[in-house]
Amino acid sequence: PKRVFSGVQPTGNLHLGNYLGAISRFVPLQDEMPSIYCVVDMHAITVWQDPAELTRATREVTAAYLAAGIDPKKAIIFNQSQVKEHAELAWIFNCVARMGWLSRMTQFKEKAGKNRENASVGLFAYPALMAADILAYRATHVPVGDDQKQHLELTRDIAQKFNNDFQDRIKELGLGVPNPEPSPETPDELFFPVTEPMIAGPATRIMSLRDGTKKMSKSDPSDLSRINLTDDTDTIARKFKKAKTDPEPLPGEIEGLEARPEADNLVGIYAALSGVTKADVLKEYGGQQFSTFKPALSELAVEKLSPIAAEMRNLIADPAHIDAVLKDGAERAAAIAEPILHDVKRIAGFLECR
Ligand code: AQP
Repeated sequence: PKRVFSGVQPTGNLHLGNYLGAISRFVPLQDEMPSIYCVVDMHAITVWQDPAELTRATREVTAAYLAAGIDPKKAIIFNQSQVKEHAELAWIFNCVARMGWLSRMTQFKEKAGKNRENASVGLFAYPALMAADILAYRATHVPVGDDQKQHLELTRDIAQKFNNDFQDRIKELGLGVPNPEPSPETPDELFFPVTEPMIAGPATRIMSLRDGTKKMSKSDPSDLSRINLTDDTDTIARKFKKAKTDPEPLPGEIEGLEARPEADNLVGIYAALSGVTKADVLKEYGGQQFSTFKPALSELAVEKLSPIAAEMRNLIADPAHIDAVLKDGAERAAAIAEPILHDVKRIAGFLECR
């Protein structure tokens, strides 16, 4: 059975990249398959978070999910730390994943920087927790931005190693399902599915407005580098106006965007916000100057984002409602994850005395 899982960290400024690369794509999926959207607070603490700020940001991400159109009656919305199975499965996966695999993760290298000795163990083990988030629900589809591609490959590696290491035991206990893609290297029955990454569309990697070679990110010290979901009309217009570009007009063809990262980025944002392709945007704006294109882009961004920001403000004013959504979601999530973890523990040979 198909199931979607994805998450966003409550680590401050939610931005247009998080919205276009992830949150906005969650909304239509809730009508296609059972969907679980998590606020991944346990991932957030892999780098220091002020506790009160973490609580605030957890509610803010939840508000963004709801304001963007995720319906808590259809999809499950909850925060990770309320469902203990994430931590339990992460430990088992820490023992499945290899040091070498995790050492190759570019996000760890970037976030740990030069002072690796001082990075938290959690930051290193982050991808094993992410695999646990997904596989605690045996999720098959994971919509994310391009920056998560390597972590999703690791999730597949962990699932495959678990299925291989325990293949006899899985069969013996009758807990496997037939392998949909049999091969000589893989067992004929699997416990964990091999997850499908969903990285598609014109906005898989929104870049900084100040540097077209850097990803738009919550932690960029320059607020001008990103459009925050909560920015007001004037701020959005000012940020696009100041956005770095080159002096050439927009090209008429998509090939003309190669080697022009800033232009490519703004065209991609326009395309994603209006639900068309970059080629369509160039059909309309090819040959025009940025002095024409930028105001059109600002107007479109305001049109799409301001209702979300307004709804987020309403929701945040009622924290009790947000907390109730998260509690209900956590109960529904746990009801799926508990029996899966029960089976994982049997497979591993953990003795349960009840
Ligand atoms: N620039 C981006 N373009 C497209 N998608 C993006 N995502 C993040 N940045 C972009 C996607 O948003 C989802 C949630 O991301 P996250 O909360 O796990 O954090 P992150 O990827 O670490 O995001 P940031 O903003 O870059 O945070 P910092 O600055 O802390 O590293 C994911 O699906 C992600 O792909």
